[in-house]
Amino acid sequence: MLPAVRAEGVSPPVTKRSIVGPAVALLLVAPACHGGGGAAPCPNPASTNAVDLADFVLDPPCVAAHAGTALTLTDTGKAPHTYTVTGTSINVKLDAGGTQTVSLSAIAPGTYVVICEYHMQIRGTLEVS
Ligand SMILES: [Cu+2]
Repeated sequence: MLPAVRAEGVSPPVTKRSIVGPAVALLLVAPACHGGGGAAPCPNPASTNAVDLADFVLDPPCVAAHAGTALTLTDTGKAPHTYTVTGTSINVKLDAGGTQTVSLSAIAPGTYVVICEYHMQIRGTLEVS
């Protein structure tokens, strides 16, 4: 029994070769990250012009609206929130219970990431078509 345990210490060449496996796996996974930093996943956006800003989520989180229309934003939470469409001039600040309307005519059709400047966990998507 004792000689068998000793034998394990004699096999470094085998472990060296096994490093190639994980390296190949990493190369295959890397392309999946290519879209990172873009709009949040939004497979089935709600067709609406009304968005509620709650504590702490957008409802609905994924909105599809037509260019030239306006969004009605309502803070239904107890905290102030912003509806900030990244990369555009739309940055609406709302107090608890507040409502504001913002025109979409100032931004080009496209898919945008929406954030709240006060709460990093709030994240949504706006599709303007
Ligand atoms: Cu917020």
